[in-house]
Parts: sequence; structure tokens; C-alpha cells
Amino acid sequence: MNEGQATRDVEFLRRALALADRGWGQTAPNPMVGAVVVRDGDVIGEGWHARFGGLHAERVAIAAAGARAEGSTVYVTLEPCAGRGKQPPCVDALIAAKVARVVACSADPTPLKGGGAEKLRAAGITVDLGVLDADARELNAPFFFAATGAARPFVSLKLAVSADGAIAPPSREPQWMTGAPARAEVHRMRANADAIGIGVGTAIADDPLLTVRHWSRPRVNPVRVVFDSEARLPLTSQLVLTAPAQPVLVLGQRPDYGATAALITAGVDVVQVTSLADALAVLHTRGVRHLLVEGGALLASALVRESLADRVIIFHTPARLGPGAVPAFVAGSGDPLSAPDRWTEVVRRPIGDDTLAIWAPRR
Ligand code: AOF
Ligand code: ZN
Repeated sequence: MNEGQATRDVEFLRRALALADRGWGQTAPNPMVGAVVVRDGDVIGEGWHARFGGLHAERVAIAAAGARAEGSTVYVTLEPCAGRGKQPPCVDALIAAKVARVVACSADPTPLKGGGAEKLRAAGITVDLGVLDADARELNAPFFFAATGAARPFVSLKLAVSADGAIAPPSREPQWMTGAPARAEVHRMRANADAIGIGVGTAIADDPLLTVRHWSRPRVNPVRVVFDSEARLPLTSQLVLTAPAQPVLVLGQRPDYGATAALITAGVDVVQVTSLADALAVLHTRGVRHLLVEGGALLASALVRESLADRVIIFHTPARLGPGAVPAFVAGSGDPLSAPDRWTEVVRRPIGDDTLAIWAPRR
């Protein structure tokens, strides 16, 4: 393959990744997938997997291209599927359309749908797999993690950190540190999670609602989870007051009997767990494949220490909180701020006046 071709492959797959992103919040537990049909250098069809259970990206893109798809190259962010699920195999549609070549980012890791590349090759279609593989896997990291058979959710840990490394002022008074663009990004991230978790200290200090706002509605609203050893979540908290309309789950290790009864009466689900790892296992049995944890320092530190954080998402703000402020992590946690050598930075970009950094553990 010549260099020009390789550059064009990357360009069209970047376009396909951008299309995949349009399924954000709508496809879980399926991945987001995008596809572009190209003939003689022109885009003649585009598509994406818009919603769980709905048409796959390639079928949408091929339908848009119509008869011109014959002899074309199809760029797709996931290996075209070989098996029947809610949708029929995409390989059948590609073979029927007589496309000449398929370029895909990542192999489909599922037993049901994997193996498409081989089937396409057997039908005489050229297949190139693995272009922009890392980008495509990052977009759907919780999906690829689930496909490894892990018995816990993929855990993203999000925090806003001041220029002096703290998450709250000495008073613990809740205080907005990040700008509006960063806040909107947090709501976008919430829309891609099955559950949003916080420690009870944060629930008491900040009294958050943990819903998706400032972003389009996800297909399924994330369940709100409080890691709350003794079931101290106040009955007057916003979480409890809104529990009848939108589920709240309290995971406690030694939940107080009376407090538990009162929370249950208020519509909160309370489950006794034996450890943090057990709490994650409970969430997994309830179908949570992606948990977004939003603090505080104790929960964040425990997740990092126990190697249960798959991404650490840090919004660095220019604000300073001064001496006595609450540090982002407990000393010795092995977090990306104090032990960056243990982490790989997968994203760093400005967002308004803040900087977004995303870290993945080196495992
Ligand atoms: C593709 N193109 O656009 C998507 C794929 O139940 P189904 O039939 O919708 O299958 C879902 C599975 O298919 C999903 O877990 C993943 O393995 C694959 N997703 N494959 O060829 C697509 N969304
Ligand atoms: Zn498919």
C-alpha cells in the first residue's frame, strides 16, 4: 500500500470515528460504531449505530450509497459482524453489495459477532484490520473491557483538581472550580455511564443530584450509587428526595439497621456488600458495565490503591484552594498526580480555562 493510500485510510476512519460518536449515550451495552463508503476518493455513504438494538453502521452507510457501493471501500470502526444478534450479520450486507475492500479499526471481541474479517476475505473482499485501533478501543473502552469477561464494571474516576492539587477548600464548602465547558463535558461523560457513584462524604458535603443535564438524554439514565458504609445518606438529600423518580442504590458494609429501613421507605435501594471489590461485583450483576465515580478523595484513593480504576479523568483548574484544602488523593494511593510513572496519559487538552487529562493504568 502506498503512503497516500495509508493517509487516506486514516482520514476516512477518523471520519467514521466522528460518526460513531453520534451514538454517544444511545448504544450501550453495544459499542458506538461508524462507517463511511468511499468510491474513487469520494464519500458516497455514511452511517452509524444510532441506538441499541438498531441498524448497524455498515448497513446504514451501504443503504445510503445504494448501487454505487459495488467496488467501493468501506471504512468502519469495528470489524463487521459475522453473527446474528438483534441485527443480521453485516458481512452478508457487504458481500451482497459487492464492496471491494473493508478497512476496520478493531476486531470484534465477542464470540457471537467476531470473525467477520475472515468471512469477508473468503468472499474475495480485501480486509485491513487494525488502523486507528487504539482510538477506536478508547471510544468504546467499557465495551472492550466487558468483552474480556471481567466481573466488574469498567471504572472511570473523575475529579476536578485545583492548581495546588486539592478538590475542596478547607471548609469543605462545595465550590465550583471548573468552567462551564468542563461542566458540560462532565454531563456528556455521565451520559455514557450506566451508573454514577460517589462516596457518602461527598453526598453529604455537596448534596449533588448526579443526573445528566446540559447534554442530550441518554437511552437509559444512569443509576445513582452511593458508597456508604453505614447508610448515612441523609433522608433530606437531593438524591433521596428524587429516588422514587430515578433510582438510587446505597452500597453499605455495615449499614445501620434503622437508617437502612428509612432509606428503603424513601425509595432507595440498599445492598450490603463486603468490600469495594464486592460492591463493584454487585453493580456488575445489576448490568452496570461502566461506572463513573465522581469523588470524594477516600473513595477515589481506595479505587486507585486497589487497582480498580480503569481511567482517571482529571479536570485541572487554575483556581488555588490554599493551605488546609482537601487533597485529591490520600498520600500513597499511587494516583496519577503523585505516581505518573504508573499511568499512561491518553488525553490532554484544554477545555475552556481548564485542562482535561485522562490517565489509564499501566498494567
Ligand atoms: C457491526 N456494526 O454498527 C455494530 C456492531 O444485537 P446486535 O445484532 O445489534 O449486535 C450487537 C453486537 O454487534 C455488539 O455487541 C458488537 O459486537 C457488534 N456491534 N457491529 O458490525 C455495528 N454496532
Ligand atoms: Zn453488524
